[in-house]
Amino acid sequence: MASSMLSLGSTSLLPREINKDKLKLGTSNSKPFLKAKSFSRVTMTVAVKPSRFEGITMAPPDPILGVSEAFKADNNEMKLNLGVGAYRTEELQPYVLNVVKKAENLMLERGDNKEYLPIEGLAAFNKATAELLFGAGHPVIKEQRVATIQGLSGTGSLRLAAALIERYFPGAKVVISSPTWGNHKNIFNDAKVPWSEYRYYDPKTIGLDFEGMIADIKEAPEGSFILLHGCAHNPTGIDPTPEQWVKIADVIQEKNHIPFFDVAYQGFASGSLDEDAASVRLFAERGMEFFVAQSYSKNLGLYAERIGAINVVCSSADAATRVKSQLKRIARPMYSNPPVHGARIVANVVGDATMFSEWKAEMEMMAGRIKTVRQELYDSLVSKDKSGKDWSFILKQIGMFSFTGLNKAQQSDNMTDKWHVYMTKDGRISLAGLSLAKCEYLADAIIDSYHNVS
Ligand code: PLA
Repeated sequence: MASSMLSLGSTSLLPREINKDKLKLGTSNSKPFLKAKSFSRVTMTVAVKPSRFEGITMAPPDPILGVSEAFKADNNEMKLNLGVGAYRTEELQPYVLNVVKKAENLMLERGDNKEYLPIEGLAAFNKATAELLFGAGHPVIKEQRVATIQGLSGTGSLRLAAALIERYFPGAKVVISSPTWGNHKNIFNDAKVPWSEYRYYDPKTIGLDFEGMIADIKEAPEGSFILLHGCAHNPTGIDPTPEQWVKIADVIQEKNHIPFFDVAYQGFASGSLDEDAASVRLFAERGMEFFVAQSYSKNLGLYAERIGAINVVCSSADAATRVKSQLKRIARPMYSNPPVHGARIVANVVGDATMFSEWKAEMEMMAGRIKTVRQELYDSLVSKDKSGKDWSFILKQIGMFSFTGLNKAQQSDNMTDKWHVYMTKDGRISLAGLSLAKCEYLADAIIDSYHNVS
C-alpha cells in the first residue's frame, strides 16, 4: 500500500505541495492510518491521483461579468452594480417588458411545440430582424441580398461572422475601435482572426478622435474589416455625428474595406429603432457589402434568451444564398441550431402592430429613464464638486453607459472598496443600473475618487 503510494507520489505530474503531503501520509506508520486500511486505500488513491488538468491555470475573472460576481458577494447595503449593461427599474430590480410577457402568454395559449429549429433559425424571426434593421421594403431585402441567420445573441452572431472571415478571408484583419467592448478581442482571438485598432476616444476632449479614426481606417490594409458600433458606442457612449458617418463610409469605400457593424443597442440610444439604424442604412444605401450583428438582449430585455442575428449584405441574391449556406455550415457543428423561445418572442412582437407599438413605448420609457438618471448624476456632480471641473461630457454621451474618466485602476478600486460601487476598470459605469435616489451617493463617490485618488 505504502509503496504504491510512493510510486504514484513520485510522478512528475503531481504538484509539489500535494506531493509532499501525500508522501508524508502514505509513508506514515501512525495507527489511525494503518487501522483504516480499506478506507484509506480508497481515499488515498483518490487524493494522490495526478490530475490531467495540472497544466490548466486559473483564468482571470471576466472584466465585465466578473464584476457582477464580486457585487453579489458584497453585503454592504449601499452597494451599486454599475458593471454589466443590464437595465434596472428605479427600484434597481431587473425588468421584464410587459410586451414580452404578453408574447409569452400567447405562445403558451397557442401551445407552440419545442421541435428543433432549422440551422438558420426561425424564418419569421429572420424576416423580422432584417426588416427592423433595414426597414421593411428596403431594396436589400426586396432583392434578397441579405443573408440572415439567427445567432446566439450579439456575441454568438459576432462569433459566426468571425468564423466566416477566418474561413474565407484568410489573413484579413479586423480593425476595431480603441477602446471597444471587452469581448470583441476575445471573439476574434478565439476565431483566429487577426485584429488591430483604430483611434476612437480622445481622453483630452473626452470625445471622439475623429481625425485619428479616419487616418487609421485609411492606413489599414485594403480590404480590412472595419468593426463599427452601429449606435451607442460601448464603452464610451460617444457616437459619430451623421456628417461624420458619411465621411467614415467614404473612406471605407475608398479603401475597399468591408464594414462590420455591431448593433447591440438599436432603440436604446435615441429611443427610436429607426434613428438608431441610420448608420447601417447609410451603408446599405451606398450598395456596399457588409456584416451586421444584432442583439435583443437590451432593447427587448432578453438577456438570457440569447437571441440575435448575423446579417451579411451582399451585392447579389446569389452571393447571399451562398454566404447563408456557409454560415449554416459553421453553425451546425458549433451548436447545431439556435433556441426557439427568444426568436418567437421577437417574431411575435415585431409581427403584430399592437405589440410592436407597445414595445416601442416601453423602449422609450427605458431609454428615457436612463436619460433622466444621466441628467440627475450630472446635476449632482455640478452642485457637489467645487473644483470647477467640467462634467458636461456626461450629458454628451449616449446610451446605457457613461465613460467617467476614472480610468486609473486605483480610482475604480476606490469606487468599489470604499464606496461599494461596482464598475469596470476602464472607468465605465452603466447608468441603466442607477436610480435617481442613488445619484447623489454616486456623485460623492466619483468626486472622491477623481480628486483624492491618483
Ligand atoms: N456588442 C456590444 C457592443 C455589447 O456591448 C454587448 C453586450 C454585446 C455585443 C453582446 O451582447 P449579447 O451577447 O448579450 O447580445 N455588452 C454588455 C454585456 C451589456 C456583456 O459584456 O456581455 C456589457 O456590459 O458590456
